[in-house]
Amino acid sequence: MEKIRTLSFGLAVLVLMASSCDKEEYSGMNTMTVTSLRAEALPGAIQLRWDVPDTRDLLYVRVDWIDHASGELRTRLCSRYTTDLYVDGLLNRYGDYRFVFTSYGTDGSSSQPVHIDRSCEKAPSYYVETGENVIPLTASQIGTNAQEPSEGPASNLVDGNLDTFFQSFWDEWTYPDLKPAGSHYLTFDLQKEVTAFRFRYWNRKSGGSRPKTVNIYVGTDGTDWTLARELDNLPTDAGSSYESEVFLLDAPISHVKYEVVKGSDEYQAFFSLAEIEFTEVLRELVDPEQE
Ligand SMILES: [Ca+2]
Repeated sequence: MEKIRTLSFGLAVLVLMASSCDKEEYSGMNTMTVTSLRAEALPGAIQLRWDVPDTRDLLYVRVDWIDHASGELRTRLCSRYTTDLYVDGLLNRYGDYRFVFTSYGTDGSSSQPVHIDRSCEKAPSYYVETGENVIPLTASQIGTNAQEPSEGPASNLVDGNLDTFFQSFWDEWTYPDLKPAGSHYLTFDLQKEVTAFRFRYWNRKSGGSRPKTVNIYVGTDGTDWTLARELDNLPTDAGSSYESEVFLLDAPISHVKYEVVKGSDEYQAFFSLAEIEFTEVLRELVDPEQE
């Protein structure tokens, strides 16, 4: 019996949905029928709202619509206390979606379905990642305001050896004139324009101070910088590594500045790094409204 009821309900919904040119609401309302159907068109989505009758007979409202992309029936069950439903994953190019509302009572009865038709606004375009390229780096592409003269040249950052490291300035006793002002930083000339990238670095295996709080700046000329992200609580165990999330940029950049605000030794400005690597992330803009 229940199967027959479900089948006949499905038929009713399908018949209702098939008559998509007919925007008249069904008139056979009863005390459980929802009223004042509203459908606000949003980008790739529709916000549905309705009023529920003030009756304890109503148990829940079933909302059905056809997902035009797959051709499948979608269903949401809304309690008697719910008066809105946000439906996303829709496309403007499919035209009107028909949302069919059927009320169910505490005694198992159902109301005559009512419906509202609405098309959404165009869904926004989005990027998908299509690949990635490690950006080759040599010592000539690396700059710093704080090279320690006695050890750890910047070339050690890109020699593929986790046992060698860059060391920022610490020996002010021997080289008082070389002491940098402010935070110690590294700069990287990627020698190519990128709109999305990530980086990974490996900490020194022993000794020194490892970066804990870092500011990442981006730029196009190695002179003017824009703060892109503040990284905190970075791994400071000896030999540990860190891989950033992808930096998504509004405009192409070619330079990155890695500024250590605080190290694992909070009383020292210097830091060490064993190796660093930048990766360009390739993206493609997808317009879901284009078939
Ligand atoms: Ca190294």
